[in-house]
Amino acid sequence: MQRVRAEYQPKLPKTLQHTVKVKQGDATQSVADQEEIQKLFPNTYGLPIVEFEVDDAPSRVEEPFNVGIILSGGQAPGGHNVVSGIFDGIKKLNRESRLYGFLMGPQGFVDHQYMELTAGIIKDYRNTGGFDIIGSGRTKLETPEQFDKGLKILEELNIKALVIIGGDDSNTNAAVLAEYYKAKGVDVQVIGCPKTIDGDLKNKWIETSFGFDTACKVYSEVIGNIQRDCNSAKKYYHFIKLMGRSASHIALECALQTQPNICIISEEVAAKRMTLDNIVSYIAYVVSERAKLGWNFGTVLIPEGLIEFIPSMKQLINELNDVLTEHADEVASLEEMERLQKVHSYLTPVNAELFKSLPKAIALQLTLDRDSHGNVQVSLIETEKLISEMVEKRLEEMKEQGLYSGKFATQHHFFGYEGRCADPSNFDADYTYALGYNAAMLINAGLTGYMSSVRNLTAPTEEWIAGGIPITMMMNMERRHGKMKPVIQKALVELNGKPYLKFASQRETCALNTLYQYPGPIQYFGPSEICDRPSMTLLLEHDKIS
Ligand code: FBP
Repeated sequence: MQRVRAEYQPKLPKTLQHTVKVKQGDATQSVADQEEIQKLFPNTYGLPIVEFEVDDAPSRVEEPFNVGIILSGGQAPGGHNVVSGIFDGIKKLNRESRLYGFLMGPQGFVDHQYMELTAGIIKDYRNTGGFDIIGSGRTKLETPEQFDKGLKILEELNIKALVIIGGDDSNTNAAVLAEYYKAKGVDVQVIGCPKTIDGDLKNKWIETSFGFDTACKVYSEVIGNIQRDCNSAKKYYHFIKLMGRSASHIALECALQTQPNICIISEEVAAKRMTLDNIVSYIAYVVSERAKLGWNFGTVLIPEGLIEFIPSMKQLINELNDVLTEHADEVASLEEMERLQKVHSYLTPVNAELFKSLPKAIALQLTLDRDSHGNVQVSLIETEKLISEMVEKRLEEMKEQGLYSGKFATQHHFFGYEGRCADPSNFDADYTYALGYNAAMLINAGLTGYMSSVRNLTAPTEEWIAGGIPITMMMNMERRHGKMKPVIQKALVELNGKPYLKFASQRETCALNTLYQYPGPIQYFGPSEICDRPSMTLLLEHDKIS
């Protein structure tokens, strides 16, 4: 499989199969806070959207040029194809051009750790998952000292452009870096590429981030397998937490693909100001209704970021952060039970009550795990266990009241790392190769502060539209660590969007029936309608299915 897959030739949009020239659109504006963003990006604000069109000129450029790349943040399927796309693109323009990869993310750029990526190296990574070709890291590129240190190595290697392959934060930093070099009069271009399995870096011009499609397909395969098991043994409720940091796009896409009995959408929880108790009651209701039908089994999908979207939990976590900072030494020296009692005694009555209602293990977790800023690390909280334990407790109460007479046995799962480095689906393999190849063309066009953009993704690959979007156009001002900062607007699940509405329209039926779907493994070879099919989120958003 590895050998055959290595030979797959990703499909390119028709335009990129030719020599291209730039078609400029109108000047742009940021999505919000125009005045502030313009002030912060005087040299790169307002640039036009560009689209490539076929040119008759020869493709070769006279002068070879060197490009540097950074893989930033969490792995996402297709990263290696972005790299091979850039490589093929710059070599097409001039065979003597060179590609350098900075090692282990942005830190490699700052510390001058790099390697040249040659044809021989790239060959082994084509169409594979992972970021292991050069490694990735989460160092934030944000200070002038880092930019200047990085500039030294760019100058040393005669690098004309840097491509940062990352999520919303890394691309925000790409824009800041582009502005910094421009303001300094330095001739280095910076181009971003939209990466993240979370699917939250998207807007009108960036239809999806790469990796989302593959990761969701891998999770959906496994969820489908679990559902088959669940429906065979008919004895467990499976609580499945899905990665995605804060947005629920992954959980929603997996729910659309597999039709579980329950899927919680964090954005809905926040919008309806639901409490943890509301969520528990809803699940307990579905479990008890299914029990009446003789079904003591089911599947429940839970997005990773749920806790932070429950307003009351958010309030509790905020107060815990303060209490634990103020009484750090006192609390740290106490035994488990004493610690819980002490922390409880410092909380305001509403938060104290919620804290007391949590299962002991979760309450303890909330008092223990803190990040470098002293905040509770919500991503480490086993939400799937928290919720299932609370549902169990509720069902016991219901039993005592004669409202429930079923059995409730649980299994827990967390899917995230299983999908982040999977071999990219054909969609992601093509999309990422096109994003990389297109980035090489943006560099050749002399642009900086742009994100590589390939659109019209629900059409056949030949018809995809290639071009670039000024990163400042996607920005607004947000409070980060107590300060207002320019950042790319994160895309959360829209409750009036078609994917959510489709899910909401069928959830009652899915809850009270057993309508599981089993998508099976990603297909790399075979009929195009199976192998090249994009995510349901994308198809619904573009009215390709209803
Ligand atoms: P990015 O936003 O960097 O693409 O990361 C995505 C992600 O997979 C999240 O879904 C998850 O919460 C996080 O990375 C986990 O990262 P780490 O393994 O570094 O803790």
